[in-house]
Amino acid sequence: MKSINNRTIAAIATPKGAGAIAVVRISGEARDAILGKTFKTAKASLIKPRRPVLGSVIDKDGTILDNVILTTFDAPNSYTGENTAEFSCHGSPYITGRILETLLSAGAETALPGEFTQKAFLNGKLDLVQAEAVSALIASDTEKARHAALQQLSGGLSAKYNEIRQKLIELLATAETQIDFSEEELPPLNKTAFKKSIDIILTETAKLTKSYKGGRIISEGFRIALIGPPNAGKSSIFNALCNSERVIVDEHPGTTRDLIEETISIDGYRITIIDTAGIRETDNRIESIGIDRAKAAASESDLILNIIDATQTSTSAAYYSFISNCTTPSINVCNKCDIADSPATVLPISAHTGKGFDALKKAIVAAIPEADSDGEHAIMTSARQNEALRKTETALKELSDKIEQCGEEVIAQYLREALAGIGEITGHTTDDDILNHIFSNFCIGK
Ligand SMILES: Nc1nc2c(ncn2[C@@H]2O[C@H](COP(=O)(O)OP(=O)(O)OP(=O)(O)O)[C@@H](O)[C@H]2O)c(=O)[nH]1
Ligand SMILES: [Mg+2]
Repeated sequence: MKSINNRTIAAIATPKGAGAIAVVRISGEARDAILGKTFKTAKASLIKPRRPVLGSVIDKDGTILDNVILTTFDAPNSYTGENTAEFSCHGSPYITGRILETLLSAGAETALPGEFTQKAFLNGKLDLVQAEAVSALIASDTEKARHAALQQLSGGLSAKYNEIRQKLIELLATAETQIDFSEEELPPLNKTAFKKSIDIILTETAKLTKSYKGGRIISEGFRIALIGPPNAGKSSIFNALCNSERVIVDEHPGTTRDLIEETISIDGYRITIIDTAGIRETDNRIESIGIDRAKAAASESDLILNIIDATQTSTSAAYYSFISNCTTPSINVCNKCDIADSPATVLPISAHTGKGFDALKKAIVAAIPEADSDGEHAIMTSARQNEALRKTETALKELSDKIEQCGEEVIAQYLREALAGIGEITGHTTDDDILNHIFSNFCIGK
């Protein structure tokens, strides 16, 4: 296969389906040759970079496929850093398909998922952190996710990583100089000062890993399991939270068996709520499987709504023993407060009247870890980046602890490990496999 930068690629950049306008784009060295065969306008001199021009796409037999607006961008001032062109055509999947076909027969190759962005990365238009932000921005479905992705795209997070990387390179250079020169030529390494510098870097990495607590929730969502004894109204609360009759509600206890998930947004946070089977002693095999799943959901979630029933004076021993041993943070909620009083220590709500739901939503938001607690907007939202930064942190922590016993060569080795972690994040030392994996998760045409 040709190297990615030698390929002139084409793809439909807009989603499948009919729309007012669709965009087909190409990028690469062969752009002008391909345009020469496929695009006709009143005067060829009208085609100038960044100037939309009206014309027609013609197939190899000279048949006009559509009237389009063509916008060209010349290297290096384009998204990919190469010569690119975008056809804004009429949004019919048939038309976009024919235009793509024509571009391919004129010499373009089909773009792989994320290949436009991969070219942008290889041409130095974006670093890997920014490239991942493009994907996060496309996937963003809440205000928080959009904001974090845009911050990441504008380079704030990359700047933090690069600062850390730069400091590590300086320390490594100092340690390596010591290795290269003898004791007579150079005074010994000042280990106290060296350790201090490492500890400063560690406070920086700690800020970032701390931001991931909230960042993970922005990217993956905050998971809340609705847990309670049978008939407490879990499914009714679930429906009220997602504003639809999504799950079955019935007066018969033991209605819900499977876990049912729905994603909702509260105050710009993406929240996944999970309806579960009521927890009790049972001889019913299927109900019992449901209860095991409910218990697993409770321990794997970020938060539990512990839902009790205002009309019941006591809780079953099975439920009480489970909930009192569960370590997931919880909000205690008493449902059906429209027909019975609730104990003073729990939040009274009614799935039927909506009473208490504003307070419930406030309590949920208050339980979500804050993402930009340092106020600097450098929020890490990617599991991949978090994992790689942990490698840097582990190496630096070990070095900081053991520095007194370490010779310069061992110190340099630890620093190289730390650098490998951060380089994996920024793309300086990222394996091709990891790169391909990252870009393969993009959509085609981006
Ligand atoms: N009065 C009143 N009844 C409610 C309220 N919430 C639920 N119910 C009733 O309580 C019964 C059980 O409701 P569900 O939502 O199915 O309860 P559940 O906890 O999901 O029950 P299981 O799935 O069987 O564990 C139904 O008859 C509901 O109409 C409420 O706020 N007020
Ligand atoms: Mg239910």
